[in-house]
Amino acid sequence: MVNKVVDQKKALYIVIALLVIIVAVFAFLNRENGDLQEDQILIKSGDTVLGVLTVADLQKLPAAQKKMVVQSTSGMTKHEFTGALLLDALNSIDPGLSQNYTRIITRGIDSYTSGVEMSEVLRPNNVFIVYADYGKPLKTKTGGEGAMQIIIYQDEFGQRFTNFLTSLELQ
Ligand SMILES: Nc1nc2c(c(=O)[nH]1)N[C@H]1C(S)=C(S)[C@@H](COP(=O)(O)O)O[C@H]1N2
Ligand SMILES: [Mo]
Repeated sequence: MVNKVVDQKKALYIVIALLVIIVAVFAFLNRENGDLQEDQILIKSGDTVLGVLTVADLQKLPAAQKKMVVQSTSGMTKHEFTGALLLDALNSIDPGLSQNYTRIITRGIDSYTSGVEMSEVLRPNNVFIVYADYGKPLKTKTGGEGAMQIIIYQDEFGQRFTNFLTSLELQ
């Protein structure tokens, strides 16, 4: 009689332990997805997050207005972007970053991935993170406000202009 009660208790503890493990695994998986947001850019080195950039952070940096015509598969589109130099943004996190890394992998919320060389970032008037077009906040993938996009002023095509930025991985 006593043994049966002990066995039932053991079984209950095992079930509870399994549930705790399942909940923890799902929480971890959700956390991985929750890390990706269009209203902030994670600056990473491998899996380490070195800093976070938001539109508010970029607005504290010297603003540049960039008129440009972007060539895309859907034709040419005219823009009047507002943004900050990517170099200024990196320097605001750590002035050593542009010296210690050689390239940057850019990722969007849709997993669109591209890259820029640090030598391009160091060139004057070239690589920007923009947050507005004709004075209006850039639209997110879901049509909200507050997206950020990389533009490369000296590129004639738009393929590398990663939109809906979620992370910049330094290599
Ligand atoms: N996140 C994300 N950024 C992206 C793309 C994309 O599919 N996803 N397409 C690229 C391409 S191929 C071009 S030409 C430019 C401009 O595309 P658009 O005029 O459709 O915005 O965005 C680039 N940035
Ligand atoms: Mo494109």
